[in-house]
Amino acid sequence: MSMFDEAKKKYQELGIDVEAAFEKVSKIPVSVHCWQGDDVLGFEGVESLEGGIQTTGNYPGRARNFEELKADIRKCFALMPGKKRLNLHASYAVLGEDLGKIDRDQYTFKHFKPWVDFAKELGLDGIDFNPTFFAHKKVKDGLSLSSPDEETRKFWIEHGKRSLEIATELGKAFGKPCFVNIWIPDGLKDIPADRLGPRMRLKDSLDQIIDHPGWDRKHVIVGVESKVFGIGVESYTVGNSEFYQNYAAKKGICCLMDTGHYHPTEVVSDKISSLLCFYDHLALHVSRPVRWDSDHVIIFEDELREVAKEIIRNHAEDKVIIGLDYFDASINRLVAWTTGVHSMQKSLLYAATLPNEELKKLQDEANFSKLLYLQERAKMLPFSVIWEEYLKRQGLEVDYYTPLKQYEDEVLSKR
Ligand code: RNT
Ligand code: ZN
Repeated sequence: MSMFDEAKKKYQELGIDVEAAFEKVSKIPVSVHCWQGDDVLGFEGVESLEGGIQTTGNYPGRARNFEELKADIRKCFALMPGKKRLNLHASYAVLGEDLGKIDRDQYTFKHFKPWVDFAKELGLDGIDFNPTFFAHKKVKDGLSLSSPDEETRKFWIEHGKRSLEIATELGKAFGKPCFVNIWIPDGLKDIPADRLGPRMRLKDSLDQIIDHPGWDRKHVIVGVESKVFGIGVESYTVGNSEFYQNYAAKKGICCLMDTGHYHPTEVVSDKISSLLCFYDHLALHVSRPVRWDSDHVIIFEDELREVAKEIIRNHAEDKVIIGLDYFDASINRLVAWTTGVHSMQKSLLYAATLPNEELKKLQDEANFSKLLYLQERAKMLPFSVIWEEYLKRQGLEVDYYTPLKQYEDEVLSKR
């Protein structure tokens, strides 16, 4: 009997169907962010980030343009299991001769068509989109959609509208909705004198964007991403959790929860089910905060497994839009990318190979002794064998490091 057959038997003893789990997990799309490849810099010529997000590290080999980023994506996506989508920021517009001539309030689908061709070449499931409200000279005094300066605010509202128009085309191009995430960096470093004003302006700006007739709800799902604080904006974040949850509910759009955007003892895994009670969709930015919103590469750890469990055992695979959001510039960026995707997939498969129904039943019967026993026993199932088989069936191996190191030596080190 092969190792896998033996392992499968052990799972069967607990009533777990490994084959069904493979099937289920391989169909769950994970939206992989393009910005791990170039430290979130994009193609518009910016040299550093601002607005509370930061990459740290200076590992050589960063992708400097569309061609290099595509080459890196091609390389590491081929080593990632599962169904993938590509998540783009507006700052990754392929501007060609429009570079320096037009600004974000004028971008159109044309500037993203090359990405569509590329995603189709890779056989991806679709493209998701993010307006980029940061790293730009028009962010005035740290504010975009909440700015008291009407010209500034207008510019960013127009950018939001263009983004929804572009997303409509992206959705059409793949025959599946494009998820658009709105995150703004707006906040204040020190104690505000007016907390309401910026929030009322943000509400009005969002209304203007969402009520814009030039986009199609059939092809686009819109989400709003809250945050508790950022470096440099420690005292006040305009778009906090309460603001966006209420806004999304009123407006019939969805919330995006970034796992790094809450107080350090709060966990997103506990919030998912609450939102599932009220929303058709909810979106995630899966990240790993280390003491703050540091956006470390996600790993196979307790909280990530807990997030995956909430998706799988609540049968919410079609409701939870999984996007990744981490960026590490201190290590090989492709190893970072690939490790994160493997971790997400691993967690989903792990969650799908637990005796979920039995565990739920024990909770409802208040049989907490057996629940504790079974939860602990399940931890010792031979998951590594199951994971290797999952990879094997997709033509992959556990060692993605060797090919990426070779790529580093042959390609990245020459940049
Ligand atoms: C920042 C937010 C936001 C960004 C990306 C690049 O704190 O998490 O989602 O990380 O849009
Ligand atoms: Zn995020």
